[in-house]
Amino acid sequence: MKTILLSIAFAVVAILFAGPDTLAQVTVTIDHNPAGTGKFSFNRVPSPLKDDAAAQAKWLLLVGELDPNAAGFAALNDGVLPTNQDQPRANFFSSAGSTGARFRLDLGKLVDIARVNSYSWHPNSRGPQVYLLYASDGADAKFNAEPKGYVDPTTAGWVLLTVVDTRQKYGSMGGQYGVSVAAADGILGKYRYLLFDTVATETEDEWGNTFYSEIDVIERVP
Ligand SMILES: [Ca+2]
Repeated sequence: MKTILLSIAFAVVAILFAGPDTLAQVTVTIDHNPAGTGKFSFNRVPSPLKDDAAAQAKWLLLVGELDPNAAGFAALNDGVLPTNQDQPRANFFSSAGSTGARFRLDLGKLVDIARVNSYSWHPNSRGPQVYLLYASDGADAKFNAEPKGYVDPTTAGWVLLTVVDTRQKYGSMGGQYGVSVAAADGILGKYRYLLFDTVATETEDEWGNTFYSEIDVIERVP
């Protein structure tokens, strides 16, 4: 847990020092419905879409392993949502006891990205979302399309867009979460690749890996 917190703290500091010239001013909107329904309706975060810019995109696992009881990557962009709060076969999650995973999304071309939205649902500690979100256009001379192991993506042609952490200080962690990563000026950037470094919400037992139900990439409307 200590290592996880340290890496998050490092990432936050890295963002603070990135400066406005290198990165859009990123905003993270978090919504939490303690009960939730199969419609994934939130007050501020839009509901998941089926035909977003990630619908045909390709996933690649770089670090960690997928849980055999999960639906795998398909769950993240099939536009299909779980109908109840504890539905392993309708979600993506890392294997039991692991501390998270790193995976890449290839949009197949450069996309003017306005938002990245992520959704999750579970009755307890697998509900909240904790992840680092990186992006790349693939153009940097040092670009590594598959940063594995302990490679820091920011040394390999990726930018750290933000750190998402929807855990609450008090009360139950369970419920349905919607997250929208956007930019103050309306565009996160023009990117082909996104990299998700997910972190287990807790490591006190083996069940800390989030049940991710969908990830949407929203292209900017000109
Ligand atoms: Ca899905």
